[in-house]
Amino acid sequence: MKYSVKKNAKNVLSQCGVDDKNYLDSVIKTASALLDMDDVEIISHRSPDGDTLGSAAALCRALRSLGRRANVICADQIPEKYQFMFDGLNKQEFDPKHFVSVDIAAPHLMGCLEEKYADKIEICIDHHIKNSVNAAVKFVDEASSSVGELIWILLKSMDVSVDKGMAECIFAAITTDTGCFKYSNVTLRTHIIAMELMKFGIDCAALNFKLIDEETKSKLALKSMALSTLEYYCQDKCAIITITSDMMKESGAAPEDMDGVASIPRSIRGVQCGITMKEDGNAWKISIRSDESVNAAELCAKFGGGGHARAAGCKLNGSYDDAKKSLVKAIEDIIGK
Ligand SMILES: [Mn+2]
Repeated sequence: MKYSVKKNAKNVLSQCGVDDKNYLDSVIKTASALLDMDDVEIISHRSPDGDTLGSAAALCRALRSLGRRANVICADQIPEKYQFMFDGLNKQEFDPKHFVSVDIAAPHLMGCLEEKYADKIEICIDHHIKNSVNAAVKFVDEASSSVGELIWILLKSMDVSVDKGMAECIFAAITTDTGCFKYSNVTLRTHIIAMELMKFGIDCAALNFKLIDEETKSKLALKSMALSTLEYYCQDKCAIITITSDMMKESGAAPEDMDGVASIPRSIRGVQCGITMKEDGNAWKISIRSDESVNAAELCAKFGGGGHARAAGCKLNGSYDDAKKSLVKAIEDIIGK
């Protein structure tokens, strides 16, 4: 182990208020493994969000700043609002030798890259409660708001000279996964790291507007169609909205226009469990947002899915009515009819 990695890791963790020997060991191990790598492919999850892309882009910039070759790869196209993360980060030509996954809870979340990469991941950096990625080095911290926080800790431990571009990417990762610092996953550490990032002169207001507030016309059209499907169950404690493939077509919405839509039903006063049902071929993709009375991750696990306690997802096959019936039944079992 490199002495400086240990020293740097201790410093950044103490600054972040983390006092845990096992955590320190985990950071040292991961940072050292990253420093030992060259020709690295960093893998983001399918239907990429700001956390997986911001974390991957920041790590890629960091490795390149250390003279390593690195690329970010993703099964799906990068939405327009995240493209700034890749400014000046053109694809490098090399034969990849090492593979790192970021924000990927399970191999199938690599999408079409799963077959090629699932057995090759050496370092897995994540913050999901159940992580089933097979990797020699796993740095999984479910208490972290985002992988972005973990990337900050790793970069400081690796003695990377963080620049404005990296800081923007990490801030983007954190603000996306915390809904602009307002979800219950925000901790003191989240704000300490955000404070450090602001020292690089990043424009937080502009980033937050672009990543959180700004909506396309097609997204607004989609939201209006989705709202017209709103239904209540469990004495109005559960609300469901539905998005069909026809609505996606009619509104002209892109997949990323779904961002944030899943939080609409839960935002209604009195609703403890908000559900979004999205048609996906012959199945229904379910997103659940909940308050403390419903553990969304456990609920989704009953249907083969997973996620976080307040935000999780799963997929149900079969008809719309059957899918809705089994969901409502499962929720009634928790919060009552
Ligand atoms: Mn994440």
